[in-house]
Amino acid sequence: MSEKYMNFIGGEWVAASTGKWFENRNPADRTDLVGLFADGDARDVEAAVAAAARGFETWRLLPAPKRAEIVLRAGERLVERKEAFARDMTREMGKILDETRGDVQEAIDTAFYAAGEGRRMFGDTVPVELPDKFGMSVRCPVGVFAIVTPWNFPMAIPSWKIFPALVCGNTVVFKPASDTPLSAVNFVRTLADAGVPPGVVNLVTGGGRAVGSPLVEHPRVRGVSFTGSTEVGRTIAEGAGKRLKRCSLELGGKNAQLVLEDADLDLAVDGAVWGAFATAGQRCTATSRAIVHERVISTFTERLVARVERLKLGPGLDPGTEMGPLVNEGQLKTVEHYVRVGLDEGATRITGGERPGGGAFEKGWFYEPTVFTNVRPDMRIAQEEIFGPVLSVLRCGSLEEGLAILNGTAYGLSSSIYTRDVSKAFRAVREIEAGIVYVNGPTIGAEVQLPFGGVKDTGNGHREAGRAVLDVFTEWKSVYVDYSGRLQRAQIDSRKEA
Ligand code: UN1
Repeated sequence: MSEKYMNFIGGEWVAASTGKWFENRNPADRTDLVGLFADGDARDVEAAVAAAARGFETWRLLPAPKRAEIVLRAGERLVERKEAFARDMTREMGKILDETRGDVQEAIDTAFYAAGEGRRMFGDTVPVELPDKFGMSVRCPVGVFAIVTPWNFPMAIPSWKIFPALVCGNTVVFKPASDTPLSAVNFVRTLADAGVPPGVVNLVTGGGRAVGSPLVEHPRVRGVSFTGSTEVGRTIAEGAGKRLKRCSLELGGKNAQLVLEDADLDLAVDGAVWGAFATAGQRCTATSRAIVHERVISTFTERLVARVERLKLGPGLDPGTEMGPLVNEGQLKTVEHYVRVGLDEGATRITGGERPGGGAFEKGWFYEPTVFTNVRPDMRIAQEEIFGPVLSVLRCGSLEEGLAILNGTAYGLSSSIYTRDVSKAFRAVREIEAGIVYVNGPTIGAEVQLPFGGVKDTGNGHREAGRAVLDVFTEWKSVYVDYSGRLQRAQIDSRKEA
């Protein structure tokens, strides 16, 4: 019998109302059942939201430094459990151990950073125009938040949302992706062990329709924080808009690395290989386009292909593996579909483009790292998010043309430029339409102390991480204290005295 993992509602681990369980299997080896997880529905959501609403009444009154201490303790426990959680994560979603260790580390960094905000969360104290009167602004919690997260960063992304949400005084109902519920259970257990009171963090696992929809639409949920596809993000935003709910979205990307003729080409190739094939390309920030100056495109492509063909594909738990499997069959089919689309559109597949045959590969959702050349900017493989190990190489004749191609998609999450020319670098930083820009580094690898998010169809104007995330999880309250003992009329009496 494999282990059964339950929902966490009001401080108790409970089975789903349906009495049903869903399977979580290892994408590197389908015969390996990771566990059975509660297959929740709207009734579990109801119970979890009610618990979160009750939890909010006391949690919001606990001083922020105290709330932050609990988050800090959770971070310390993640340090102790890092290796075990990284192994669980590789087993359930496939990316290699180095990367799952990085994922847990990102959650640790977020815990420590967010905990610091418990003693900051600055507002303004400002001069006011009338005598014997005082003005300031304070951050207040919003209420119950729905946290809906993807499988590609099973602990880092929930941590970006849940840690600051808690420090700010909100309570949460967390619905993780069904491909990575074990990392969610590990995360929530850690918070419970760190002393989060009952009802403050609730976990409901299950399908998007059965759990996600009733959760984000629930009238007592005052805010939604979602990372996932642009399509689902639009639907969530519509629902949230109707109820005037706070709604923060991190959606798709079609990130590009621009390589100018003066770039350090080996560095640019290193960046492209890491940016395109880490996490098997399943990152919002993944490099899916390399836009290369025509003077260096053939050298760049040659060196790139040589590197890609040496990448060691295999189970993420095996030492020496550089790229693991895709997360599930659906994702594999999407990648296969886009490779066919690329070929039909007339792009040249220069390496990869197949499922690797034989042996252990038969048991998992493996796909070769793939590079297309002769890609035109208007092709679908240069426009649409693939979320897999597929890199398109495009040609440009100048910085200006490169920037136009780079900006010519619906998305705007991450971008990078490789050049030794500081003027060109800064011009690119100004002109690139994206929330994140790297100079001489790949499009992946954001750190938690700076804002994370994007423009255009990548989001709806919010940011996670850094100080910026406080704007998602707090409401401003402006406070005026009049100690003059008389009626003072702003804008009127101040003029008379002048
Ligand atoms: C994501 O792909 O959704 O910058 C998050 C990075 C990671 C986070 C990626 N730190 O690539």
